[in-house]
Amino acid sequence: MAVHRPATGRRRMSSATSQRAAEEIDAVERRRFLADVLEGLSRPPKSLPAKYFYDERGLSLFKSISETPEYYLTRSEMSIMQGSAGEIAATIGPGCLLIEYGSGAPDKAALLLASLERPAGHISIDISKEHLDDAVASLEKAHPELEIVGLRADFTSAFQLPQLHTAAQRRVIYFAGSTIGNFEPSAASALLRGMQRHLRSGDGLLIGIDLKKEIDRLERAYNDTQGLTEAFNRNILVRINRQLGADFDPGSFEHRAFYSHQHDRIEMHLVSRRQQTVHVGGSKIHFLRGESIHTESCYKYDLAEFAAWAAKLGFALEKVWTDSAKNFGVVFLTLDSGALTSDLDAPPRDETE
Ligand code: AVJ
Repeated sequence: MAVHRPATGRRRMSSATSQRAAEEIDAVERRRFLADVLEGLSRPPKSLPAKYFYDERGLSLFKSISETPEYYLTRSEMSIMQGSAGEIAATIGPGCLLIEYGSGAPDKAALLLASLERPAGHISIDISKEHLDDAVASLEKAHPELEIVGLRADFTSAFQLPQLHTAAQRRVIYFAGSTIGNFEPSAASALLRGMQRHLRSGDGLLIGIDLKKEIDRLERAYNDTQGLTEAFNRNILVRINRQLGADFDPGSFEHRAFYSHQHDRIEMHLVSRRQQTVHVGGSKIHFLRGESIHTESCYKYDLAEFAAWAAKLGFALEKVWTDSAKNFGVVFLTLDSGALTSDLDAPPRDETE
């Protein structure tokens, strides 16, 4: 984990692109990636962690998906932020330190920062150096007056927040994009508990969630007619080939995405079109014809159920904003005074490590 902070106010604009090819993945990340891939593929049912979709190609495919007529999520969330940023900012209040989980779409955070009263700064947390550099650069451009810090970390594990120059009156974690939907219920609970380590009572969580709706619309959002979601899904195999030296034939896996009523989620799978053996990091992975790799779950929520679940974890519902079609919800929760763990008393870590 390392904190990226420009030495002076201005950041050198060339570094992100020139280092991209060389630094795509380091040895530590590669080992972790390989271990996760082998773990997922070694047991039935096979699965892969959805967080590995987002290499450069994956991120660009996701951006294209979000522009398709079928994929309403990003547009709906953006329309909420555009229409209600002022109200959201007023609810959050002055002097807020915004802590963003993930940095794939800094435009929403930029909107919010523009509406907040005297924000204390912004921290972007991302596992990917490229995404982080890009997000920090774009936020700095939009808000040159603000302290913007990129923290390279996996927010599903423990991490320490860097100290900023301006003291915050309130900390708010911003978790956009219905990324929470990619987590199984138990992992989502663990994530919210982990967030509490960085919050004091009264601090906030602003979270975007995709709402339950007609199955047909949900399924179409994950089966766009241009085949972008299919390419996005298969790209995880392309990435495994490139970064882990595997020999997947991505074309021999079929994209499948459907709604599971049992779990209230869209499931994405890659289904093997034939019986085959794939080599990954010295291991042989056998596939039967029709055997699937579960690559992603995208949970869909009911607002009342979501609030009840968050309340059990110590987060009280303050306010909800939705778009006119009620596609998507942006939910503001505050940490109850009764809520448990906080490590704010822990000694500050070296910021430039
Ligand atoms: C970026 C996690 C919100 O779950 O809808 C898009 C990813 N997967 N199409 C989602 C995704 C397939 C997306 N999130």
